[in-house]
Amino acid sequence: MKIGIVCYPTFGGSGVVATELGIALAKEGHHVHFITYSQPTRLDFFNENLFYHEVDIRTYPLFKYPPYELALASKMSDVVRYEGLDILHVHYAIPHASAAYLTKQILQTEGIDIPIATTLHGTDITLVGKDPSYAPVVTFSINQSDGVTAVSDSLKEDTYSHFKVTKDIKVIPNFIDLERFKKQKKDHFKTAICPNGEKLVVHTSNFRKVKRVDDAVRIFKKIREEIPAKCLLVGDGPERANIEKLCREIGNCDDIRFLGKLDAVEEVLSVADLFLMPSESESFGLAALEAMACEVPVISSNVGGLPELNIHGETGFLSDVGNIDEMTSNALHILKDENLPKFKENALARANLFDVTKILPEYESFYNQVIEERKSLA
Ligand code: GMT
Repeated sequence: MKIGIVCYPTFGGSGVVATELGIALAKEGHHVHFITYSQPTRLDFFNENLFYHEVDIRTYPLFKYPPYELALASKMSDVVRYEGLDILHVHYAIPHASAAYLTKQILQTEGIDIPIATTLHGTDITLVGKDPSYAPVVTFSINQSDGVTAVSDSLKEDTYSHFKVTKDIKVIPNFIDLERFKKQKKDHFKTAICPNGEKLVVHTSNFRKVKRVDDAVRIFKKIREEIPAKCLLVGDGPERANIEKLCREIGNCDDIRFLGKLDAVEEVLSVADLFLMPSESESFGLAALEAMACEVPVISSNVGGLPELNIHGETGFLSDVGNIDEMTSNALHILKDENLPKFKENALARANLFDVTKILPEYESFYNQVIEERKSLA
């Protein structure tokens, strides 16, 4: 099959899922064409079945806002036309689903009928998408897609409750490559960070407000008051400066280290004892799955798709958003030497259910179904 994938090429969850999906499809022999504004972060190697098309965004003094969506639709039309794609799969509705609709209209005038699949990832529905400045276009472009998936049951329900969506939405959960995300032996690294056998707490995110990194820092402070521990914060984003300031105010800078954006996050997760995800909103929680695959239990909020991933009392614990006291006492329970091994074992067992080898066939049959349905309408 020849598949076009459109996504954000960044460290964000939707871009990571889209890139890993493309890589897995290419390994299965499909031809995968990425169409993005820069090379996707995890696409830094050669594979004969992977292709990359950069969107040319021309600016002009008249444009206060360069029309990215139009440049994207033009590039998508070119790639479908000249590469003979069978399907276009866009990740994150804004603006990819509406650009795909435009592409389809352009190509129909040339007698080319390209099926469009849209995957909803989270904030495209729960935060930005439902804002009145985007909602009408998001609703329209979801309804115009030939197939729609959401990454959790919770996101599917959110889509039906926030928008007048008439399409069937198929839930295909996010996945992980367990060949890559597995606990590695990194004893030297653990000794460097925790020289006196301290417990290691990790948080990774894009440091947006929705991630509540400040809660993670406050939970760590309370953990540290009870037991020797260190904390690594991985990632970067708009809240980073505020979080650094908070650490200085709280006075625990010595125990917290900011690592910035890291590609090999599995190396850090390999030495972690606990992962914190106190998010305000989280449609799936891919970063938590990455932690679980490296045998790290999770303390998270109970919003969105998190209860579908993190099993309360087994792989970690769930609490109401902002309930720092409960998150701390659950964290201390997990970190007890007598409890930690069982939680680690359960986290890995749960992650196994989301291995790419289990989820990839779901995408392949979804593509076939969308293509067949489109043909039957022609
Ligand atoms: O969390 C973000 O802000 C990034 C965002 C994205 O689209 O890049 O992540 C969303 O998609 C991920 C992959 O499907 C999910 O694992 C995240 O839970 C989801 N984020 C939110 O819903 C806030």
